[in-house]
Amino acid sequence: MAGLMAGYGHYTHAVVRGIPASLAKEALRSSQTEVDLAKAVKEHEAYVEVLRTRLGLEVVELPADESLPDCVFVEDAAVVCGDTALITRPGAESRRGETEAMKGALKDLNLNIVEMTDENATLDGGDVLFTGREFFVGLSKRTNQRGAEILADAFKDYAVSTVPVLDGLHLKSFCSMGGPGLIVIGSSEPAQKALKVFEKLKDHMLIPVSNLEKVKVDGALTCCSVLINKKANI
Ligand code: CIR
Repeated sequence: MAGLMAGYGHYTHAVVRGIPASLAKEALRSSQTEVDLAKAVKEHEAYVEVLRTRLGLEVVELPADESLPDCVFVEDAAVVCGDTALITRPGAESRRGETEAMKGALKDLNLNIVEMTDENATLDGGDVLFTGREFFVGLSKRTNQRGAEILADAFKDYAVSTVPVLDGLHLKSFCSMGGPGLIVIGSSEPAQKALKVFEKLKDHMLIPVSNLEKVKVDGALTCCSVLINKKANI
């Protein structure tokens, strides 16, 4: 098995995107809870501010696009590992247009762009968990086997395993990386459980960020930024 990727968990840049007004009524969602748009915008601004000032990342902010109600969830449009960016083919047709602006931003950051053009492939970044040693790709409503194969081809240095996602939207709807070598997996009380694990990691800070509105349209925190480590590319 490959060792832990150099610089794993360290980032210099984040790509984010604004919230279009169309999110409130038109974003894809599994429940019908009403979204407070103003609150969602405020929460998102606070989130971006944490990336910029608390985490010290250089933030590239893409403008919202009203014709793309889910465009704030940038994680689904690209998978970045080292100096390679895989531009995905999102599973939901209404989200396919989101990749264009993301591709431009990642090109401007001088990453090597690989595009998923195969019409039989679908993949959302929310289904991709990178541990620093290997990839796990959730096979879900949004991501299929062909998508996972193309990801494996794009990141040949790493093993890729698929995981069936039987419930929920994405693989990372119920798990995420808690730190190098630590996968945090939710249960019936996912947030509380994750919190307990994080509290054990002495070197990690806890920065509370509210996400009450975007979660109503199935958006989690990781889905609102694409993180990049440019130092690893020099
Ligand atoms: C969707 O259903 O596609 C959006 N409303 C939410 C996407 C969230 N993406 C993510 O967690 N990676």
